[in-house]
Amino acid sequence: MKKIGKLHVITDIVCQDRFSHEALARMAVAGGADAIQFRQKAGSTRELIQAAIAVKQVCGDVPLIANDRVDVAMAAGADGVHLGQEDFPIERARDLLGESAIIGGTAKTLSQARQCVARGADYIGFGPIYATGSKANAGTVKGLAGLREMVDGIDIPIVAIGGIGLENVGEVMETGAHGIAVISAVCCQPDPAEATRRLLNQIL
Ligand code: TZP
Ligand code: MG
Repeated sequence: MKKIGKLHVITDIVCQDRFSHEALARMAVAGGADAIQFRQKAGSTRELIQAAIAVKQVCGDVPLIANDRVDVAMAAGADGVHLGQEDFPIERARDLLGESAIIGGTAKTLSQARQCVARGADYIGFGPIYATGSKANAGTVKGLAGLREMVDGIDIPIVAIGGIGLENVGEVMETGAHGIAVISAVCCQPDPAEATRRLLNQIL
């Protein structure tokens, strides 16, 4: 049975420059994160692969999901990919990565989510639930009502994203969302391991 994490920590070296992807992943895993997503938009393919391999080495049993890049996921031995609407097609990623891979799809609407499910996604990433400074053009804020609609309408796990932190994770989880994905609530905190721990306490 594929296990979809409840706390996806997305490593980000744009919103902060104190820690590398590897350092962030190490701290998030120490804090109890049950999924790590490697996300880097800039840089050469070679750099991305190198960074993702370093992350994989500190993940231990915690699944590593590569954002956008099926090639980077394969080269780094990652456990899956997270794919947006403009990214590599989910069904092609499945062909390449196999049945055991964890494949997440971003959906902004119920109809996009249904399409992700039909194409073989294992979970849906949905957001932004709240305003976020971590992604340019993140789209309209969906709020708790939007999240509830997604949770009620879709049968696979919904992982909520966007502006989620200690102050609102409780109400997010009350919608029935399977879990959350965060950048700033972990990466931009003074102690990312402790921040992960505290979030996890509110989720499990
Ligand atoms: N996709 C939708 S919102 C977002 C992404 C990658 C950014 C999440 O970052 P934060 O800091 O947890 O709001
Ligand atoms: Mg993407």
